[in-house]
Amino acid sequence: MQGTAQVQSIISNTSDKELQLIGEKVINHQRISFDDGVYLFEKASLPFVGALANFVREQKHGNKTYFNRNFHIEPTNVCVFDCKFCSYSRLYAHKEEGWELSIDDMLNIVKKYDGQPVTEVHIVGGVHPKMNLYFFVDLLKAIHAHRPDLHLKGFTAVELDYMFRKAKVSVDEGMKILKDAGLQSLPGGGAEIFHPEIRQQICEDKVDADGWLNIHKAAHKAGMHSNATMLFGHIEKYRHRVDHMERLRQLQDETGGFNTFIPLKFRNKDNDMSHVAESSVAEDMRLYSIARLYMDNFPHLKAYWPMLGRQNAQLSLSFGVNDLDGTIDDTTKIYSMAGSEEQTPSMNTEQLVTLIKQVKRQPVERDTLYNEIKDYSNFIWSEEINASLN
Ligand code: V47
Ligand code: SF4
Repeated sequence: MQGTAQVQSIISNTSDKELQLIGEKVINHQRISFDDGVYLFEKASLPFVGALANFVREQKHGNKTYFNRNFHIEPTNVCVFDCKFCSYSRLYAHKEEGWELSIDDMLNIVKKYDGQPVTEVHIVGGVHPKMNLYFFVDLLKAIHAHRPDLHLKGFTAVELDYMFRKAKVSVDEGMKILKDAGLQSLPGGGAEIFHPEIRQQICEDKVDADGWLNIHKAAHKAGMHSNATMLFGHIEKYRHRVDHMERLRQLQDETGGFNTFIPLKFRNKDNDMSHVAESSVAEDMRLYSIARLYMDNFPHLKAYWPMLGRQNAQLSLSFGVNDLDGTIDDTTKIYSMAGSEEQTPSMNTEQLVTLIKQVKRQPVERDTLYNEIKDYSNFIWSEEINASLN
């Protein structure tokens, strides 16, 4: 583990006085400002931000690296919106090219996990005009009746904004209806980049920043927790990234309802932004590090391994990340369709635990709310599992 003296020496060996001041703030637990965030993106080397982020990560969580056992349900990939970066959706006008699952289809997916120790189902998909609020109420009730121990995490603020408006209910009313049907928390999708200069270019027709934040605020007010994402590494500038994090940090100060911040690396296969180059791994690691420093009131920083790839996910554990999401099966299509090398994003618990242990971190299974379920420190991996990860 990295001690204060080590980080102190990295800070004092930096010739840039601004960076020294920012480094001092971090080790003294003082909040860094918007300008500090932009300065870090512009000037700080990967070893500098990486050392600071690792210091903060180890102060908060030691070597612990969380994962959960979950599975995804994607009700449809038909979507009324037309986000330029999305490789997954089929516009409603071409809905015959997409899929639409019935409640029975989705219940059959849940039943595949009967008897297995999964703790969460993550329900997220396109925005289909015929799958309305009451369809999802029935879905949540059906899953809850079949398996009451499963935590129901579902629906991005984009899906919720659309379903509440269509049902003509307020955000607070809609949230209560879904909560009463069994919804327990919200995933972080749909945030993309909040700043209108970018949002108008990449996803102008869906809910805006204030709408997204308002829905998460209502969820927190109703006693639910949620996550937040940021789609990075496309046409946004550094100041747009910091603006995005600032808006989330402010809401978190107000409600404390966010669990995790999840930066999502833009992948460029088969979408309207395929001409935009993907960011380098070094830039990704700088982003994770700076996110760890900026989002001082977010307890967890998650790398979504199906999108980042297994080896880069391992690397991220030295750059501020303390959560690797779950043991997801091959029903998650959003990233394989956007060009992630994880074409069949599937890892079982032994493989995920081994991945974490290979970089000398401590794997801990958690539930959705980060209650610890099992510490895998003493798990001994086999050559066979090692080989399956290469
Ligand atoms: O909002 C779409 C992203 C998100 C691409 O809360 C893309 O636990 C990269 O939010 N390249 C949906 N990203 C997924 C999501 C999520 C994933 C895992 C865990 C959680 C959680 C939330 O996927 C969208 C968008 O930002 N996305 N297309 C793409 N080409
Ligand atoms: Fe629809 Fe979501 Fe794809 Fe946007 S990112 S087009 S809202 S499925």
